[in-house]
Amino acid sequence: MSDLTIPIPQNFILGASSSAWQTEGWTGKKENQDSYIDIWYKNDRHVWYEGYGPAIATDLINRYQEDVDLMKKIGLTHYRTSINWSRFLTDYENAIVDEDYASHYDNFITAMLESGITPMICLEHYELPAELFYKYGGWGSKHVVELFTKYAQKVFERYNHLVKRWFVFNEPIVIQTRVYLDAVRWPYEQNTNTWMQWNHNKNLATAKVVQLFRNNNYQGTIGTILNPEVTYARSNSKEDQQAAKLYDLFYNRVFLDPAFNGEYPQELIELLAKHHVKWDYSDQELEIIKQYRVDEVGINLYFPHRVKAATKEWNKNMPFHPAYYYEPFDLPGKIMNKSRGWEIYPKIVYDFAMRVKQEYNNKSWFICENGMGIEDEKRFKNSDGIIQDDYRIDFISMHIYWALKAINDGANCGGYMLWAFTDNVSPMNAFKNRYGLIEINLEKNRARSMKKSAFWFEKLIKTRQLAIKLDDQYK
Ligand code: BGP
Repeated sequence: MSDLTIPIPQNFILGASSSAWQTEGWTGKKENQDSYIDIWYKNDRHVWYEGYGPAIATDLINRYQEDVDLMKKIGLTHYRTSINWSRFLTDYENAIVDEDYASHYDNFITAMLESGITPMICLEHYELPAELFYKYGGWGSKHVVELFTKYAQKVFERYNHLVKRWFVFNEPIVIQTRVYLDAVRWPYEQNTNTWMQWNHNKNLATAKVVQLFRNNNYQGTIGTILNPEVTYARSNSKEDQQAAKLYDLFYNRVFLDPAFNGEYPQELIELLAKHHVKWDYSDQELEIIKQYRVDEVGINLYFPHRVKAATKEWNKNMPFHPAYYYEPFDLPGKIMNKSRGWEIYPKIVYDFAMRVKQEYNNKSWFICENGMGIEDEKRFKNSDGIIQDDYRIDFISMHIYWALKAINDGANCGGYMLWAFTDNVSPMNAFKNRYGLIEINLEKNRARSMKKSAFWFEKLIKTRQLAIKLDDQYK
């Protein structure tokens, strides 16, 4: 083990992320303002931990000033959240703004700016309006793409003078993969065609919002936030390598390539056709995707993904699923975050950075989410009641270490945004796994208090020196 102190470049962002639905908890919501998340909760409450849903969340909407004061104390320079599409409008067809809801975001964004914090705002973090899900099948519909663009325009009109860093989606692959590909989430409907249609329509919506942004000459940048799973093959065998390559093609490149290069990989289009996956796309849409590319990509990185070649023949009577080409590989001896069931492997940051450098022309990107959710954190409180989350400090340190090493090797990684600033509601897991620098005490009216990691992050931002104990193999 060696003790190292590594300087953090001045322009490397040290911030934190969150989303509207996981924090805001707005009591003014009207009946027609549910989001997909709300109806998932309503229809399938028993799968939500202790029956806890997103209704109150962290109560940010009433306590934003307290949170902004804490951000300021810690020294955050950037904070990312979303605007909740389902709440921002009262009428989705005509894009009529809900003045009550929007006024809260006017105040929150202004409060951040007054405290010297740069707001980074995302337009969709799973907050598809339920009405559009029921009426049109959500992102399967081109009309919904148009309605999203109308919504985006209203948000830009209202905030473009305040917000200079925008993002279209957060993790656009997630909902349809859980719902339509794996059928493990409400409404549990396996349909690979629908899965691909949602993928494509979200890529199209991204390009259309970029087009809108450019046509109106808004100042600042427009990006998107993806969650590629850094994928490793079990071995160097041809078969395992091919399994990893195809896993990457179906789950990562389906969004990474349009975002960075403006087009789908030809091999993906061919394989979808070979397996009779039907999705509606036109040359004109592909041209829009090519022409209107994002300025930057935020990347959410939590854990590695490991695969091996498929050992069983695919049941030909089943609809096509990319698992035709791979099986999960369970690495013996892997280090785990047992609370979340996710492997810890911080080198994913370096490997992803090198990939962007080599395969995507070293385009601009940054870590938009990374963090550690831990169950029952109360057990780590010291006698002063402060959660001693050294495991989180180690986790963050190691991921930042690999980012800095990648930068040293020429990567274009612009920063590290922790998930999350405060504990918040997770899809299904509710408040089970705590992610925050700031504890939210549910027993004490959601009182906020800094964890040990918050004091550590404050010092990191102040000194811009990463002090780390490193296993010699990593030096
Ligand atoms: C990301 C999402 C976040 C957040 C995070 C942690 O995929 O963008 O919204 O929830 O994962 O995961 P979880 O909350 O499921 O533990």
